[in-house]
Amino acid sequence: MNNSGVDDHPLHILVAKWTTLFSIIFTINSLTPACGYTMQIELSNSLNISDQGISIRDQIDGKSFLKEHILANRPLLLRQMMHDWQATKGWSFEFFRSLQSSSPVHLEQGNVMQGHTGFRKASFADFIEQLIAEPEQSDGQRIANKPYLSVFKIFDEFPQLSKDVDFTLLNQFKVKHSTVGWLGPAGTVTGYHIDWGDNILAQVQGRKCIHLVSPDESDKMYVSKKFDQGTAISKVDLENYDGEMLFIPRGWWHHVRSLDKSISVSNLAFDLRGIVFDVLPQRVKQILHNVGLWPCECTCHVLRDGKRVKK
Ligand SMILES: O=C(O)CCC(=O)C(=O)O
Repeated sequence: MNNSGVDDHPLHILVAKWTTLFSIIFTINSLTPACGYTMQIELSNSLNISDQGISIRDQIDGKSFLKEHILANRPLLLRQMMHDWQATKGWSFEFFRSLQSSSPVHLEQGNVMQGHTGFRKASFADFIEQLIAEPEQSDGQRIANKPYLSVFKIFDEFPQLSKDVDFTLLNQFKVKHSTVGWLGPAGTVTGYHIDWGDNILAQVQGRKCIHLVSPDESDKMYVSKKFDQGTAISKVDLENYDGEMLFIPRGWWHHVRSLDKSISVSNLAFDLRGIVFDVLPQRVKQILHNVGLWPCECTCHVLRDGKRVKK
């Protein structure tokens, strides 16, 4: 994972210093330090951390959510808060086919976090056809190299669908949010990573198995230098449910595996402090990286015929 010479690049050192400065400020603010690295660990490596459990509720009001989960940085599984969403009632792979979009999309191949960065281009329509033909459930492969429409800007592509979901529970306390879709076959894996914002992952169709690790355990997570955004083992198992949503507070490592063909929507939300200390430094890093001034291994570029090609 080490790109020789990259760590000594002056800009790398400068940004690393900046990140350290922000980390110190974070610590002063009693937040988890910002490092922006994914980790190198496979789920089968059992970490010797006790299972701390997770709160599970049917519903929650905004005030309790703010106090007991956002401010307390504690995850929460919500079982009945998306029952009346139009997404839960109406979205399916056939529904997405009926939208007749042939826009190009980028598909992740395999676990790009801990594995090789691989992606390919397809048309949305062709991908949906391919998904409809897929078996409903996982064939038991641990890490399938199946194409995954991950971090899909679903409401840029289908603005009319934004009213089908409702993340007010989180967004009412934030100044910025970003909502993305995750459409894929059974067996996709999004390896352990953390997000620099509070996240709600809503399972619209199919099942996913999610493992969470608290930020307190970050020193046991073998942080990788691979570039991407974003840890007791509290095991959250969504195996037998869909129509549920999981609150993943900022800084909690998560590993997600789809057990069925699956449609999810996640909503990442930031407060002002997050914009200044998380989003902006990450943007600067991304710009430097895109123009080649931070040429480390990443989840967004591949080498094709010796050329660095962006997703
Ligand atoms: O559903 C997935 O595969 C990954 C979701 C995720 O990591 C996120 O919302 O941050």
